Amino acid sequence: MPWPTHRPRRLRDSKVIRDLVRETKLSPDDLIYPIFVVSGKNHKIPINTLPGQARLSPDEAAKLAVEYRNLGGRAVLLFGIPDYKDEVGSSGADPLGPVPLAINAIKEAAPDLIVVTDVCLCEYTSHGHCGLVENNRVKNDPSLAHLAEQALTHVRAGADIVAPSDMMDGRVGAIRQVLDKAGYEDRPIMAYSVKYASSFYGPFREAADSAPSFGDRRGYQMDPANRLEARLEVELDLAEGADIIMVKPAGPYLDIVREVRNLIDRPLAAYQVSGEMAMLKAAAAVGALDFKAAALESLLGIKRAGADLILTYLAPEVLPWLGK
Ligand code: PB1
Repeated sequence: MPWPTHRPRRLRDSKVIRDLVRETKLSPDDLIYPIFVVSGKNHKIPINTLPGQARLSPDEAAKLAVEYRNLGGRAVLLFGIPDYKDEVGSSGADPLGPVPLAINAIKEAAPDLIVVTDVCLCEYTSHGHCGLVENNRVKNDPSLAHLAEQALTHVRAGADIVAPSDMMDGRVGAIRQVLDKAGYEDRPIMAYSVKYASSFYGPFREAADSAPSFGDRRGYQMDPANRLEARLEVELDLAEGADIIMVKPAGPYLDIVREVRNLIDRPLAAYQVSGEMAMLKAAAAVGALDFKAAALESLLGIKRAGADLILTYLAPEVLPWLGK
């Protein structure tokens, strides 16, 4: 029976009724805050392409962690910016590198904050690719041991979860095997399983100084035109031992978030990347958007599409606005 029997507006009539029947809600537990760490002390170097973000030394990362925890934040994701780079990204497995030292400092200052670490070679290699390079080609299998060694270094330093973002085939299984062999069978893997060769990573690459010195990442990250292929990536990573599946980027890929949500009964993460954040900030800066409303709406859309966890640089800004 259509109108006048059915009137959808009855449930939009007041804020309290709308609050009562709202289908999707954002919570502090949904958010993971990516931060960039460097070596040294007293460093808080603003990242121009990521307004509000900075390259933090371990002591400054610990201070930020306490502030973030006090806002109700539950988890951070660490990206390391090393003092040295080489062809195989060995600084990524240096136990005295920025990520292990930041883990120690954060865990000491905010023990109940979950620390996730990004595992990849691009920040640590002189060529800026996510795997080893031979004859200008990114070699898959030789990269796996280096990625697993980096993950083990992070876990030994106290990382709660490791998150391989490299998109090499077989890396989840390789990391799982090395962690289990070393006695860390209890540490989860959050796999960037469905990660696209996106043009929305620009600000990050500048922040992390991780742009490839030649070519691009289309030989290992997914083609933005592909949806069905996401199913294969998810299936393989789950079979290799992934505990959490991630889709990345998020906003331009909500159809993929929904597709993967409908496919799996495991926790699903989605990463609102640097370019997504930069667009929101730039539009708000010229008065084209109300930043608070647009930021919350962008995150709500990612949650509504099916993500349980959202990686976002906006986390500390939006936390005070949740539930209001
Ligand atoms: O916010 C972002 O843009 C994240 C970028 C992402 C980090 N995992 C990758 C960007 C890239 O492909 O260069 C880094 C890959 N390891």
